[in-house]
Amino acid sequence: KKVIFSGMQPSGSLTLGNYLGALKNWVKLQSEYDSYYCVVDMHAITVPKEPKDLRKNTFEVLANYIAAGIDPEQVTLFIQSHVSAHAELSWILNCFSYYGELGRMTQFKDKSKKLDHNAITAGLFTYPVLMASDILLYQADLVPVGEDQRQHLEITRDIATRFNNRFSETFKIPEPFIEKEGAKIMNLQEPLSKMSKSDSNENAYILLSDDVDLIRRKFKRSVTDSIGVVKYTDEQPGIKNLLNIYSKITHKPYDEIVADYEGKGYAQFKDDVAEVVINELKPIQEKIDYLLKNKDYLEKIYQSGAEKADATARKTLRKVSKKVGFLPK
Ligand code: AQP
Repeated sequence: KKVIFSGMQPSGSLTLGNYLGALKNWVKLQSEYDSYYCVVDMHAITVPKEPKDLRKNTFEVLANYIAAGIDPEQVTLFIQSHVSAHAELSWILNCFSYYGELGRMTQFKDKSKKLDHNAITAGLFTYPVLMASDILLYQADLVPVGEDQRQHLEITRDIATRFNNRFSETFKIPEPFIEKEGAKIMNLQEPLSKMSKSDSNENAYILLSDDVDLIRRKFKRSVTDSIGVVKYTDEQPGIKNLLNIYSKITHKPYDEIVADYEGKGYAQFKDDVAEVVINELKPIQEKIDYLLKNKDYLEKIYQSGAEKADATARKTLRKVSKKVGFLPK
């Protein structure tokens, strides 16, 4: 079986963007591939994070995965910091990654812009190297991510190719799996930026944990335009984003949705998008509530996941250590 790896940061509860852009694909692909799905807590501390929030969010993200349909019996579900090979390979690959290429990463540029200069950590800068390590340790063939992660996948491939060329075939070169349409869900308040769980404005995102009233309110307040016609065009980024969300959930083509709303105002359209989202999330939310009340069950899953992941990851790490010239223990 071919291998899949992907992960999400417990930097908050997951958003509709994380769900529609990535998690739904994980569920689709899980039975076809040998799948490793991870909660990347080490990535989450690249920006300041309260320990108690990190603990809470790590459980939440794990519960979100399972509630969205990830089957813990079928996939290896684990927490990044529990498999120390991630940190170890990351150090080695840091020594095969360049300052220049890391400085060109748009996520680094976007995130560091929002921070005080003295608060930009080395960890935020080398974030893509840790991500490359996550993927390469499992010799993943495919990495299902949202459009925003395409550049990080490219640098992963560059680092792996460089290492293979310097020594010999060591890493499988992974391919991104990104949906052609709607792989980027936008911020409800600034539809030219992506929806992010760590946004300071809570009206900017829909969380999988938002209740019905909050979801309705957030869509009502979503920023659109003064054109007043529901149309799928770059000139109306707010409406385009709502159409994307509606279509991704209902599988209705854009032109059919546009035809349904001919002559109707935005208010009706926004309310209907909210209802579509509410219906999609309802069963997931019920499962999340249930799972979070059963932490023992979640603990068992991530413990057995870490054991399985560790065994695979160690094999790659041993190979890499030998190639760079580290003496065996
Ligand atoms: N807006 C989005 N639309 C589609 N896909 C998205 N993803 C994230 N935002 C969108 C995908 O979700 C996965 C999880 O990514 P992550 O948690 O590792 O970090 P991220 O990409 O930086 O996501 P966030 O929500 O924006 O987190 P913060 O705010 O902490 O930075 C990835 O597959 C990503 O493509």
